Amino acid sequence: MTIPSDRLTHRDASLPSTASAITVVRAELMAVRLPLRRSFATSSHRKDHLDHILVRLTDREGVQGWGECASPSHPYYGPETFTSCWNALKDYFAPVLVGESWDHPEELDAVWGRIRGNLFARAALDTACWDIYAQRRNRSLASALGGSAEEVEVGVSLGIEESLGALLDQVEDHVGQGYRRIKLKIAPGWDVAPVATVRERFPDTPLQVDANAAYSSTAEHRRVMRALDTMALQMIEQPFPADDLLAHAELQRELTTPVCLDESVTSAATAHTALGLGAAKIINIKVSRLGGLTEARRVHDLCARSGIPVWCGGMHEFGVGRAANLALAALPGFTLPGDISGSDRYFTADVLSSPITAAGGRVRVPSAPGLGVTVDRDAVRTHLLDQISVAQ
Ligand code: OSB
Ligand code: MG
Repeated sequence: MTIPSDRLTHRDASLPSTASAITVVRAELMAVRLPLRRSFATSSHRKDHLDHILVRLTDREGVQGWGECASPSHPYYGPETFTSCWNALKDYFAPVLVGESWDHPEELDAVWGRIRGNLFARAALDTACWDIYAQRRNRSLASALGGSAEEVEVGVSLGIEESLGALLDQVEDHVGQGYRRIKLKIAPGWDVAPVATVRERFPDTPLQVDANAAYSSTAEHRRVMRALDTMALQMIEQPFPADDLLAHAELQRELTTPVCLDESVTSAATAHTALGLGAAKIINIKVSRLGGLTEARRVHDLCARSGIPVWCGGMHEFGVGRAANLALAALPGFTLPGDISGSDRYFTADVLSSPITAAGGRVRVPSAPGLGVTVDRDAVRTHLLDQISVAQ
């Protein structure tokens, strides 16, 4: 298929326009379960292992690209689940992609345009297509996206703990490891008191909170937000339900602390609306939530034009998804530390031959062609739950 090139942004002008088309001939889906080193609790639930879907695409020339669907198992963060993603990939996204020819991943919008939603599922294939595209140009994914940072600053996201003592230990441990900022999950009943205690004990640590939409715009909850507003936080992430942009805008007018949106921003269009309403001063950009790197980059570009700082959020990705997040975070607008901690924070064994590591609050952006990481096939086999292949 062809799309007039003037409709595409970010085309690599150094390449001849006759660069040969890419055709994916096989899509393999692998359901992989990794145990978590430590269980993680948010305002909605606790988890001790993760089931993600790895996709491996093979193009007509034999180049292979990887992507990861990092959907949670349950529909508590967003509407998708592990099973909904598996089905959407197997029945819709993979069959329409296989056999289709394209020059640039931005053209996939048109290939998948009829399929609504299912963004976590879509992100896995989008990433694998970008991986192939970058390898075919012998460029790192970061550079193919337009980024040049060699390393990025990272922070950690700490879950809700059983006790304040356990939370303080976690904060101390990660501050000691050099992470650039600490994000604390909050929920009604676990907010003002624990955050105030952490702030008192760590007066100079950049601190932010994430509510995962657990609050509503009631007088009681707004009092909680006003109390948090006195604690010198970098931001308050997604306090209210995803679709309530006006409530976020009203809150932002009441607070000095920046409001950051996560769940609310599912496209460049929703980001545009949110910024137009004044619903946020910061946006968390997630590859998964936005359906892939193409849309994630659009949100980055929009925010850069609007003077809105962004950071790269995560969904506890395995190494494949983590590498994609790193490539994205190498774009110049990512001025705040991302949730891209080292693999070892989550997993005893990741699916990569050499796991992603953080040192002194920094992670190096892979520089080898494509995602720039090697998937450890034995590790995948060991942790495999199910697999299926869609071929031409
Ligand atoms: O809201 O940012 C979130 C993890 C799973 C689901 C939602 C969120 C998170 C995190 C952790 O905060 C991000 C990470 O370290 O990958
Ligand atoms: Mg969040």
